[in-house]
Amino acid sequence: MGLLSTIRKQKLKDKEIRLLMLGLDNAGKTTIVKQLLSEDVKSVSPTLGFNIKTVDWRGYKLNIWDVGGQSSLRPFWRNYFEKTDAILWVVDASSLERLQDCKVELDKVIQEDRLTGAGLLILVNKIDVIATDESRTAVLDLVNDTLQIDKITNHNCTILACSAYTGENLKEGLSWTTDEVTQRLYKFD
Ligand code: G3D
Ligand code: MG
Repeated sequence: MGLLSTIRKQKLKDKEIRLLMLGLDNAGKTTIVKQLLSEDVKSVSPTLGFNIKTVDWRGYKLNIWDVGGQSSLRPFWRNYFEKTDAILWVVDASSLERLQDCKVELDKVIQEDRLTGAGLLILVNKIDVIATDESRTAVLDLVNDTLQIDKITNHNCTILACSAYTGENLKEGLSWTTDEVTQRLYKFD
């Protein structure tokens, strides 16, 4: 067993998973973490550096690194890549005019060597502002197309519409992520 594999095994034994939450500023990253911790979601302020919060999930400790997404802070994202098990990429469903920017930033992140193999959960947040099922489908299609999710081959990837306000689909997201990480790490047996 190689060194990397040994480290991974130890992490699983400790039941700790490191999640890196990224995306453009204002997408709702910090609010998602607050909802996961059952904190008041209506009191957030812009993240100037980063926050680390631990969410207990089905016996695992999910250490979520919530990093500020303002353009001036994006060059610092790379400082957080090491040892990441999965990326939570948050998209703002109420700000679709920024999708192209979002794609540019996502591309940089998924090409990073240090993130190779990390799972990738795309959370299309603020879906509560989209009223009908038809419009929600249209938003998801647009995100899929603009971010070219079908072309991402170096990460296991899935996309979910969610709301940090209502909590919709956040648990499904944690389930997918935890399953993805644990199944992948156990493959190194
Ligand atoms: P960030 O951490 O990605 O930068 P924040 O984003 O969590 O700071 O949230 C940015 C703004 O989006 C906040 O509004 C927050 O209340 C709002 N927001 C976050 N999640 C949701 C959501 O699921 N639905 C809706 N409708 N709004 C959301 P303010 O007004 O404080 O700027
Ligand atoms: Mg924030």
